[in-house]
Amino acid sequence: MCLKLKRSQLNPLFGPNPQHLWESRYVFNPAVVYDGSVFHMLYRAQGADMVSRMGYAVSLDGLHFNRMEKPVFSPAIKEELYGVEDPRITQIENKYYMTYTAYSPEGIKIALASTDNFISWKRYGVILPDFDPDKDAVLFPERINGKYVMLHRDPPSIWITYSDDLVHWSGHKKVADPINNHWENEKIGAGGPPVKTPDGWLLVYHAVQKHAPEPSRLTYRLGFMLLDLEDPSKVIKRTTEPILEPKEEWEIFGGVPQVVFTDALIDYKDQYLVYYGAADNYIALASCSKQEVLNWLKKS
Ligand code: BMA
Repeated sequence: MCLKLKRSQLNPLFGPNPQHLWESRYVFNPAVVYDGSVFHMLYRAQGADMVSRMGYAVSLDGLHFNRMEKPVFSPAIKEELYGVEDPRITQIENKYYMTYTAYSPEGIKIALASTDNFISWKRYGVILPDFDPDKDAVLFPERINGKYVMLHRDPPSIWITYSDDLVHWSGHKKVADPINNHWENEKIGAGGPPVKTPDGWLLVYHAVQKHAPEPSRLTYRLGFMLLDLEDPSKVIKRTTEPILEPKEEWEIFGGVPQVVFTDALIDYKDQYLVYYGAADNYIALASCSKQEVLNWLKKS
């Protein structure tokens, strides 16, 4: 048996809100943190103008979310002119850091902001200026060997980079490439911030298949990798089959069809929760038990 995520019966958790111009068309790719009592969700939203902004929603059970009326993070600097996309949130030393894609005529680049309350933000601007296009940046929740560590996607692969201050990064090294199989032949990218387990850093990632003979058709699926605790540039294990792939109608049809895309892996009780965007149109949840991940790790 291969490892598969189970969808929540409440899926999709929510969709666009026609009452709000800024999120009237698409909501997707949420970042989520659980602070021990409240789930905080930042999600990407597009409305009438198709500019990506971020909405904020909270929940006590991780299933029913209350959203705010106005976006909490909108383009504000020239590097964000076309939108702020695909947030990932990591708590480091009592602060929440958000990595996101800043999209503008200057390129598609990784930017950083921090917050204590998800409403007021401090911007650090573009932090990997030399990489364009770059996406899918996730910060590890603690320093490793004294350094902050981040994964990002210099196409088509996942790369790692290191920093003393979260703003200046160096020591770029490739972590994992696409694989020429049926589901990850085109490109791969890190999903939510890695979760520490006794066996290694558990990373959820997305993998993109380019179809032949229709190369413009892409399918996005999810997989897991386990990275070495001391040297997370080393992949210890990687799923050979997808753990989630588009199957439901609202994952197959939408703003961009055939997409499941995640920005959040949450360690919650005896489960791992994976929040994801479906067809760039909806927000959904899938999960697996920690025991299932352990069984997968033990399997040779
Ligand atoms: C990627 C990102 C994601 C999106 C995905 C599928 O490049 O832009 O935001 O979900 O494409 O359209």
